[in-house]
Amino acid sequence: MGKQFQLTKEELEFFYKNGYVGPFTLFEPEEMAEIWEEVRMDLLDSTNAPFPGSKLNYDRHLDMPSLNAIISNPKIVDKISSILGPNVLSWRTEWFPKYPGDEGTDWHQAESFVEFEGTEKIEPTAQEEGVPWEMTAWIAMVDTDPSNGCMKVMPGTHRTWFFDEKKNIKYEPEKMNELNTQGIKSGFFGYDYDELKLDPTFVPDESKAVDMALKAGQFFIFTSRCMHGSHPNTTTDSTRFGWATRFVPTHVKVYADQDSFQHFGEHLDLGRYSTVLVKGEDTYKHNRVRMPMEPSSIAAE
Ligand SMILES: O=C(O)CCC(=O)C(=O)O
Ligand SMILES: [Fe+2]
Repeated sequence: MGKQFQLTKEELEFFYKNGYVGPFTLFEPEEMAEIWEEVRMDLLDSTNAPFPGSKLNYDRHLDMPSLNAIISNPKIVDKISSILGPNVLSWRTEWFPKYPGDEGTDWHQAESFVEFEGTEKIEPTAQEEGVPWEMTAWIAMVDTDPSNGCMKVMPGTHRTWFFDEKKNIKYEPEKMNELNTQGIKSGFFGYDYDELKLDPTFVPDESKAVDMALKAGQFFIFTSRCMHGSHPNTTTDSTRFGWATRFVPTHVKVYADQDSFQHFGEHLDLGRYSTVLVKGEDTYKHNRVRMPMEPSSIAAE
């Protein structure tokens, strides 16, 4: 039981070889459009959000039942669990809008989520060699393609570090939307990911990149160690909305000994924060853990 949507043997093999797998369908486009219209409105009221008033809108699954239902949806969780094991926590969700004219997201890799101005947000305590201990499901709320900034991945790069994600660098929002050395609008939402390159002369081979053009309601899953980024939005009228939902096994400590963190120039207090146990049980007791919202509270919304 509880394995209905797990990865097939072929999908698992593909994942371990490439560091990502998908796309998969969570909702049909019409259903996604309906949910998205409602979610978009609900996002505007952050009174009960974990980080009220923050423009980052992290972790809105903690106050929005419609999003809580997505992070605990077996179509996502069973696939994530095929890699992370039977006991899984949702630890972070993040919005990634790309408006017409916005820069692409620089190629990057992560695992501990130091995020340029802090300490590790997640730390494993029972890691197994070669098995990822963090996974993301990136969900397209609208149709995405290379013209409006779809995601791209570099297959097989999850086994080699090309960047030092633990380095702290300055937040420089004024540099957003600048051209990179290849003449493409690219950056990292106000950080310069190039500064994290282990070899400063390293230039990712774009010819090996795979575009993740997703229809509204589709998602793909990846370990953040797999180099990923996105195209710039070169359209004049199509905003790309993506939602990244991040998971860890229960042995991982989340925000250990931290009561706040800094990111994108904001100071976020963890007073209202909690992980959500989306599958299995938590015998480690490392983290503040909540159960997913009851479907009845979702239906009542
Ligand atoms: O949506 C994007 O452009 C970047 C997303 C990303 O880097 C992530 O989900 O880890
Ligand atoms: Fe990322």
